[in-house]
Amino acid sequence: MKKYNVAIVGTGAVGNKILDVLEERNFPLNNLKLLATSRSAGKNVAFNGKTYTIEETKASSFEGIDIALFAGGSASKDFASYAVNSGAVVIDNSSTFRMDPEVPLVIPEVNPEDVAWHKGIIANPNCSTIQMVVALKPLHDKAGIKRVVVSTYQAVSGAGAEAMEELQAQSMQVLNNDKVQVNVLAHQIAFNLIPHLDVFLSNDYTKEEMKMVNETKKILGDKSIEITATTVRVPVFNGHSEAVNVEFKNPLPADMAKEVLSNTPGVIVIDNPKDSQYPMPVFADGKDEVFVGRIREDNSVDYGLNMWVVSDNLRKGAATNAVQIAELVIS
Ligand code: 3JN
Repeated sequence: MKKYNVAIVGTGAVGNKILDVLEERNFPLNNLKLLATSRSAGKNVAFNGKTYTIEETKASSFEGIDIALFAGGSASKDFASYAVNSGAVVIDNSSTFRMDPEVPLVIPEVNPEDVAWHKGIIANPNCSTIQMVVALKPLHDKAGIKRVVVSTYQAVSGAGAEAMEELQAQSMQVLNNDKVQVNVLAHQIAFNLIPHLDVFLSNDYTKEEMKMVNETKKILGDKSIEITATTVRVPVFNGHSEAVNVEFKNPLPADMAKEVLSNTPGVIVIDNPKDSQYPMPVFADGKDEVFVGRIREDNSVDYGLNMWVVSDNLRKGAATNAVQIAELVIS
């Protein structure tokens, strides 16, 4: 079996998770290069029984690299073109190229065929988009989506390792009656909710909300789907949740939606209200699937459904999806 030279650019929460997923899935690696800013360069990282030293990312870092996994942040803007010019296929976790018509935006369970037309860069969608669209796609195929109204409950891990530390520190501060220190997020997150992810745009939506709208249309290849989103940061360490209301063009009874989702690769239905069984972030943490529950008809409209969608945002929302794309590229 052919083995590949892989570079990971970024060694934060997502970069670390990519290492875990490559190891777990036994990705056919030849050489591995870990690249980051000068701040992290020189640090050692253990992977598959070997020690690797993080190097500072430079224009020349990509010589001989087959696949460059960019783990998010500004490195994509600065270095992706050098990686492509060196002959690497770039799989990019940031929003830099997602809406570029020359760049496929791929969820392997949804639109694997789009990998074929890449010109050097393949974009990984936003974490909140990925888990929602994995659940929407089989229902769209069945009954045609007219409109989606989504509210998210996003874990602090989406804002990075420092935000996770901040939730922990602030929780202690509140419980000890100490002054709460706010350094990473816009406001206190412990025992609070913040309806503000990424920056506000001129339409008063946040950029995170508009990512969900625009990326969903691109991935499903259907500009006619109406979507509106409210994204909220919640005091959960890891695992994003979403309340998704869908209006279809054709009838889709809840029982049929449950059956369709139960037969969808990458989806696990947990929906047994009588026994208090439904997806929750503490359960999804560490897993690769998208969990769907609370599937029920919305009788306030024709052909409406409500559902609750939970997934590990660092895994399926980032690292696992990126590694699955890499597997498609080499297959
Ligand atoms: O906050 C979250 O839960 C997800 C955050 C994603 C994110 C954070 C900063 C910059 C992104 C993203 O993936 O869309 C970006 C970005 O690349 O724009």
